[in-house]
Amino acid sequence: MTHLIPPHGGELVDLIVPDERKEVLRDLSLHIPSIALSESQMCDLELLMNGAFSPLKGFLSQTDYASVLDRMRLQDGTLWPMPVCLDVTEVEASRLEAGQSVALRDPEGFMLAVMNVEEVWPVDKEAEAQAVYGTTDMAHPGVDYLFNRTGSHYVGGAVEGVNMPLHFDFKHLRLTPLEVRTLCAKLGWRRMVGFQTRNPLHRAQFEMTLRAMRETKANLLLQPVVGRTRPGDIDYYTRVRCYQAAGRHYAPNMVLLSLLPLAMRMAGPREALWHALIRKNYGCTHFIVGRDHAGPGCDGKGRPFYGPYAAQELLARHQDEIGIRIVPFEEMVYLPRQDRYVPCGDVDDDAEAKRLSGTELRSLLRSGLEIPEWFTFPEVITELRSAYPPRHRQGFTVFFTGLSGAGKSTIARVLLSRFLEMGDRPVTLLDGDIVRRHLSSELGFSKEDRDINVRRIGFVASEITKNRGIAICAPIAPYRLSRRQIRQMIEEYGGFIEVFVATSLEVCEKRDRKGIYAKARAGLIKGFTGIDDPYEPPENAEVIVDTSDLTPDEAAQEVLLELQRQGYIR
Ligand code: PPS
Repeated sequence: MTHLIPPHGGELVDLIVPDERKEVLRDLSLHIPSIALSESQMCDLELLMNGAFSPLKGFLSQTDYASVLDRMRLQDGTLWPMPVCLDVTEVEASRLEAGQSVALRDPEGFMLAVMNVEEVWPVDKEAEAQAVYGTTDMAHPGVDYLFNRTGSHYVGGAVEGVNMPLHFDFKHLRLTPLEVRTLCAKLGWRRMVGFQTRNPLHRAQFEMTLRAMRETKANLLLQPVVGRTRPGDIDYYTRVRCYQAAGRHYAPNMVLLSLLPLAMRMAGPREALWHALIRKNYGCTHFIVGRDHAGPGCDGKGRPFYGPYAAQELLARHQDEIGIRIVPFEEMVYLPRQDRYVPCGDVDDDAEAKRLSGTELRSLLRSGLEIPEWFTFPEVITELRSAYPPRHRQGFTVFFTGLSGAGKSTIARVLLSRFLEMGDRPVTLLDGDIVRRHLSSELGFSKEDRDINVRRIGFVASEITKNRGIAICAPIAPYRLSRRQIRQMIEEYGGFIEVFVATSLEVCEKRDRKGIYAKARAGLIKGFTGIDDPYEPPENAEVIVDTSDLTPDEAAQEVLLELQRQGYIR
């Protein structure tokens, strides 16, 4: 392996300790505090333990952290642009002190490592956001994560690895830096160009990687991120199937596909430099940096956080020091008349060039629209389509809300029959009464209990929607906030159609089929919605019906028309 590029800092770190030491640590772990790691922290720990973060041997100390923020270097001068810190809550921090050991565990309690705590300090999130991201704007996903998900304190210290985090998916594609280096040597690859991606591989990226290989006379390490990426990205299971499908377009033995469990920070230039160092540890001699590498999107005013080529400029300044060569690329665009992709700088007439951003692709997928053939490979379209079917094959939830006796359950039953008649998707009716009997029998009607009840309905409906069924929910759901939370949860997987049954209190009370309003007026039932408990009407319901002047069939018809307008039924 002598001809391969040396790892950053000269030596590939391996934090997994010998078996005898593991035994000692397992015994020790019975007597020391534990920290249950988040998904992102597990990513950081895995890459620390397997040497992808060489030369780091643990989570940064406070002086290294300050130095990284200030000058992108560890205190010994080694280039390192990204803080890799273990964050904890204030309560956890108060239980830890320097000199102590702490067991790092996965969410199931499986011990991964022991950390020797060197320091615990409160995080100055403003300062970190400014230094790493150049902004404190919450529209930046890295800033949002720092302020809203990261604990208030950091713990620094060396790590002794006991077990790698468990992965059950795509095991054969999860290679450590040592495994990649060993394979590379075995294959006789002398040069390897790394390609980092959080998107499926389309024709533009394919062309870019081919050009990079030609320019550098190197093989390709196709290394997609399967840890935390940008919110809204295509899930990695789908992406990996796409890489496998698109990978068949390369000549044999040209490419190595290896998944990187990295928690991305979306920090643009700093992040690009970090990606290059990581790839150097995997043995890459070259690294592709395209337009807007690790870009976080736009700020609150619609302006990009970083210049499109800022990452390339930063890397160009440091590449001699790092030793890995960067392969910069402009945006690749499609020329229909020549049926090929070229860098946008090579195009005479920009009006002729076609491009489709990742955001535009995701919006086409979510709305079930056609993906243009020039954009990607047919196999990739098939994979994406099976993960993102057109709307008429996606799941959805019809969520009725309104006062007791407004007519929610009756309209819901009419709709249930219509969907069963159509017969193209499984349907579940989660009526208020049914839910209260089967899911929420212990709950009453306090605000807290109603919120729990409505959240449970939302959870079940989101599972049904995710699995492409139809959920019809018909609780009172009097609070706007809990309805909004459910909407967010369900819209991740399919449609959410809120139907406000706006029948007035007067009419509901006059009907009083269950005699329940009379009881509420008589004070026999306390906290009854509309009488002595609030109902917050929806502000943005997709459908509003009032059963004082509509029959249940007519009201159901309005819902069906809206579903048809949105494409969920045909
Ligand atoms: S909530 O607020 O969404 O959790 O309510 P929900 O689960 O839909 O339950 C509403 C049915 O329970 C009966 N009921 C009450 N409703 C409102 N307030 C109080 N205090 C109350 N106590 C009992 C009521 O008959 C509702 O039935 P529907 O089917 O809506 O007429």
